[in-house]
Amino acid sequence: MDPVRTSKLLARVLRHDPAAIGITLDPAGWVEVDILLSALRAHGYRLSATELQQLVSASDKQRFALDPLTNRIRANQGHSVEVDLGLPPATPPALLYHGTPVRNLSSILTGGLNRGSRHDVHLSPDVETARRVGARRGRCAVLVVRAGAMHSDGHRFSVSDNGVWLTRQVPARYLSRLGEPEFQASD
Ligand code: HQG
Repeated sequence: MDPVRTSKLLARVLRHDPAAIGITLDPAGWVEVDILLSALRAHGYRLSATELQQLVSASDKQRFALDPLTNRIRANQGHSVEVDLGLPPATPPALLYHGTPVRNLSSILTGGLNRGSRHDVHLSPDVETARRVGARRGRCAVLVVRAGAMHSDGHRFSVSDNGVWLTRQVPARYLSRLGEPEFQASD
């Protein structure tokens, strides 16, 4: 089992395209592990329940959750299919962060952060995490989100089980670019 390939496959079927292997998710995004594993097998992908458990617990970003009581699995966040994760509203810290490729900056600083095909905009609790997210697609910039002010102004936030902050959109007035290191003149 290749853990990266398997994780990508699981992310695809549990977030975006369950029909690709003929499964359906319940309204909260769960599917029975046995159903998932046999659907994968039917599509030529052998994965044991133990391998699945190991992959879920070793996942660097804790992308998936297993419910041992009901023997079900779901993705913790990142869906584009319609699900209600049932996350309660949460009070964010004063500042959150969002990493994005530099090429998106001017559009975001004008039009705000949009959720695109996902349910929510994803925000990180620290700069390092945001930088990693943005760097997936090339040279990255980090935006500072005045989340506390947004919350006071009535914007709803929640936090996924793996620590990703979620909100529907971020208007541009709450955003600024994290300062670049200052140029040191060497005269
Ligand atoms: C950008 C990964 C132009 C936004 C990560 C981002 C995350 C705009 C891209 C999770 C824009 C959407 C999500 C605007 C937003 N103009 N560009 N107005 N508004 N964008 O992948 O946050 O590995 O849907 O900045 O770690 O990059 O999959 O969102 O660059 O947690 O588990 O549009 O995916 O997790 O891209 O990443 P995405 P994201 P996993």
